[in-house]
Amino acid sequence: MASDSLPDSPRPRRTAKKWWKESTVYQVYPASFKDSNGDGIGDIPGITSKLDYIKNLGADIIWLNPIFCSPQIDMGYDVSDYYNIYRPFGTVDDLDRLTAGIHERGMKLVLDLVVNHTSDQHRWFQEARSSRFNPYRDWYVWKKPTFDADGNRRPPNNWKSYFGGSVWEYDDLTGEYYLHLFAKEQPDLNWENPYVRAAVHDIVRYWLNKGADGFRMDAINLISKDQSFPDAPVTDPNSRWQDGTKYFACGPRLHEYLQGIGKILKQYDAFSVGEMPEIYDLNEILRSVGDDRSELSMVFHFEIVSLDHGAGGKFTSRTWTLNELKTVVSKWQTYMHNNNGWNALYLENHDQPRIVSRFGSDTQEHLALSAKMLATFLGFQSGTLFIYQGQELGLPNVPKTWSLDQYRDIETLNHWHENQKSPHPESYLQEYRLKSRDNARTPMPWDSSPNAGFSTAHPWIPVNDNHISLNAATQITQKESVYNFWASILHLRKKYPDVLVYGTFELLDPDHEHVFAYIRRASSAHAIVVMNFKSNEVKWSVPACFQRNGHGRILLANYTRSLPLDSTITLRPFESFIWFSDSEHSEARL
Ligand code: TEU
Ligand code: CA
Repeated sequence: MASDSLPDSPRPRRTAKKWWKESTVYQVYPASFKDSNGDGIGDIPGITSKLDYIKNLGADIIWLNPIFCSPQIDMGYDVSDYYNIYRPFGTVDDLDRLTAGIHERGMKLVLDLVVNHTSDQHRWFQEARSSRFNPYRDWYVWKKPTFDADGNRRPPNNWKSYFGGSVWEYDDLTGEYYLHLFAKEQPDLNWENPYVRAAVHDIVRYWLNKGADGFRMDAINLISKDQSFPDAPVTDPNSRWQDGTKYFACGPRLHEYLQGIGKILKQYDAFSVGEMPEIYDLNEILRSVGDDRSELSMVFHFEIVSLDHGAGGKFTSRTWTLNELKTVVSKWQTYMHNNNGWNALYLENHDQPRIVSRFGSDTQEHLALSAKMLATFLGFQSGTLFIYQGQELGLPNVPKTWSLDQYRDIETLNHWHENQKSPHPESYLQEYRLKSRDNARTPMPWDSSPNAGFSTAHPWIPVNDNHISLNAATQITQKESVYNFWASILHLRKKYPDVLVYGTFELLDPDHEHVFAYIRRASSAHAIVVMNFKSNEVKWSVPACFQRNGHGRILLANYTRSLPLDSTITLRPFESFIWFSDSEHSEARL
């Protein structure tokens, strides 16, 4: 039941205005965006050919997933040369042309900095593994084996890798193990070593001087580890390997290392967003993003995208509730506002499934409606907004008919190999369909032609066959399309930044099980944003201020909704709208 009056307005925001706070970031996954030379792999000239599409959506910053030389064990998150481009993506000249095209359109370029680890094919690691006495040995983390009572060799501890198995790989040549939190082809850099830090600082300066405007920093809160590398407590009695994140997430020297990079970024007024898995401590985040900290501009936390992760990890099921989502969003919105921090707003990226399939509905009847509802939910919060390629079209997950041989992602395939002998392997197939990273990595659907206009060749990963109806060409011209709905959101954020970017956030109706409603407020105006997260109609009591104030207007809705509102309204399946009122008209007290 909504209260007649609204909660007291929190303290006005003191945060400094910055270009990157008012910006919307469009994330491009180069391998799947646009193939310009008919080899079935997306590339940099292909991105350049689509800059107007991104500009017309209203995006201000383009973030490219990794483009540097890589054997592609983990789709470029295994870098073998930080100064050259993965050849199938193009050349440094191609990147210069893309950078110029981005800047000519008044947009900015953000590169993906992967420096928790390198590829095992990087020169540094090739040197390090050649001998215990090589000068690069200490650029990585090497430990001697342990032995059990029977004299069997054992890894230095029991930490589990994100991609299955132990985080330690034995190297026969030198008789030691090296650390890899991810794949064995992704050895962790030893950030304790000042030469490693200096080498990373050189990479950052180089690409900033080449025209990059900032970085997304991969798994950046994992770079400082507890140097005693202790065994993790046993939380999974059925496994040899245990969750060691308490010993390597947000480690003892993290902020020292982040300030080392932040100092350089500050010289260029550069943008930075840190990807921080395993972080739930708000104070820890604030130490990374506080206006006065000179570390990062903002971070990606994982609290929303892990709501449906079960006790057995990502590929086990969990039923999340709308109230859990309300708690997480309200916590982050309020805390950052009250403590001069800043949020990165996202629901999709290259690691996450498509949000309409995850939190909405991808049925024919409700796909567009729920995509718009989720766009409204995210788009009018406070923070920098991130849209992942295809999210602006409301793309769903891969077809439920996909068989395992159509998946490409190391995380999914390793998990399957590790769990094939489990009692119900088919339950994992269902989880892959719901959460595999490949769900967001199928080629961008540009039109209804073969291969969706992505390539003239057979793409490296199958095109989603729904591209016949779900594609950019169709949606750009359709006024009511998801693409144009997102364009409206980006336009409204630019038109009303004081309230929609910098304004306060207050949750309305916290206990309502189907409706998520929140208020955004600034001295100049206020807005109420309402979403029905369910596929059925639901009654909703309208706060009195809606009714008293005849000057409010609906800025954007996914159904036709006329004013004034009655005291109780029926919200239709996945209905959403934003009601807006300039202050000179609004009630003295909301
Ligand atoms: O992901 C870091 C991370 O936490 C992963 O566990 C990720 O959250 C998980 O794969 C989600 O299912 C970053 C990159 O975004 C990811 O693509 C890379 O695979 C990983 O680092 C290693 O570089
Ligand atoms: Ca290509």
